[in-house]
Amino acid sequence: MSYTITVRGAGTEHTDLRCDETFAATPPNVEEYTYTVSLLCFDLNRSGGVEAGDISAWMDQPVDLDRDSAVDAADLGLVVEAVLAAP
Ligand SMILES: [Ca+2]
Ligand SMILES: [Ca+2]
Repeated sequence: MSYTITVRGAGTEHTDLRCDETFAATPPNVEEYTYTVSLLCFDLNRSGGVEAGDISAWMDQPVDLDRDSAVDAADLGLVVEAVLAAP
C-alpha cells in the first residue's frame, strides 16, 4: 500500500509544516514536494492482526512484499519476521 502526499503551500511561505531536529534556530520550511510512503501490510489473511495465519496465507498466495519484482524466500522471510515480532 502506498500513499502519495503533496505538500502545498499558501503562497511562498510554508508556516504550517516545518522540518524538525535540524538544529536550526528556526525550523526551516518544508519545500513543496511530493512524498511517497509505502507501507508493508503483513496481515495477509485480513484477520485484523499479524499472526501465524499470515504465513499460511503467503504460502497459499505468495506476493512480492519487498518490491524487488521477485516472489521468493526473501518475501516469506519478511512475513515470518513480522509474525515473530508481532505482540
Ligand atoms: Ca493476519
Ligand atoms: Ca520480492
